[in-house]
Amino acid sequence: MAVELTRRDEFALLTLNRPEALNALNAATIREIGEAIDEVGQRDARALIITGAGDKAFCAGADIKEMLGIELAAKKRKAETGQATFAKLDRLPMPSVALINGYAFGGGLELALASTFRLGTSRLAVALPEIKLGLMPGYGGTQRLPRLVGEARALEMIMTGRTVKSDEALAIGLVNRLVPDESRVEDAVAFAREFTCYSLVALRHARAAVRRSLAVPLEEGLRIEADLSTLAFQSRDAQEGMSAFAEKRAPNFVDA
Ligand code: CO8
Repeated sequence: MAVELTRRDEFALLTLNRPEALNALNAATIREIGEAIDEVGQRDARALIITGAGDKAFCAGADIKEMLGIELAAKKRKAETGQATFAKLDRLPMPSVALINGYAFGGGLELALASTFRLGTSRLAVALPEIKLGLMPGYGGTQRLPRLVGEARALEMIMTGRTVKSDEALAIGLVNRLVPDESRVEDAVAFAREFTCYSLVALRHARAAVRRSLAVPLEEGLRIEADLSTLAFQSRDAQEGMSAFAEKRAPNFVDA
């Protein structure tokens, strides 16, 4: 299997598992990532953590050797399949955390960009190096990277293909935090618990409001926020959270 889906406490853990090719995304890997995301969406996991097998890479991007052998129409289908797969990650009901343990190049960085959060280890090295291959990003990088780090920084990364290391990635907000390599999975679990201790319903509405508002004018974004926050008010968890505050006790959220 090119990916491995396991359970770590209350979380799903997806490990890209082609360490001999630095976890590069061939067709089978993209297909299995999509299947794993579908499975996680139907499970009771409170978040999905994604990482790479081996000690060098999260993911070195699309499989370059495989791309060499296919015709143009198949390449377009491949780009659309990759985009659709990563969009599923973006829309997963529960939040996701990409744990970047080494290289995240090209499609590997684009996978991390489609996750809700990114953590990096000291070995993190991220880039959109497609330009060096005579290509450009095709799995969402030109759309998600500028939304995250701003147009100028994104264009610089896309047009120079330059590698960004851990401290810079943290400084520009490309990763939320850096974690020690040795304890990275435990640290990712602890990070995920900082938000999954709350209602998944409220988390889902808040994520949707932020994601959708980035694509529309402010007035429309505010309308989206008003609608989604009204929906959040209707949940049992909202009643519970406010009652618990008034009664000076810890809330007992049920994700409904
Ligand atoms: N594809 C295929 N094989 C790869 C890839 C890759 N992206 N990256 C590494 N490998 C393989 C190497 O070929 C090598 O295999 P072998 O041992 O059989 O020669 C093995 O993994 C180990 O790699 P290296 O020996 O190169 O390891 P180094 O530590 O020396 O270097 C690097 C690590 C710097 C990460 C280097 O491997 C590298 O530059 N890799 C390519 C990174 C890259 O350019 N990624 C972008 C790919 S394009 C992309 O992602 C576009 C997405 C949109 C696609 C749209 C669809 C049409």
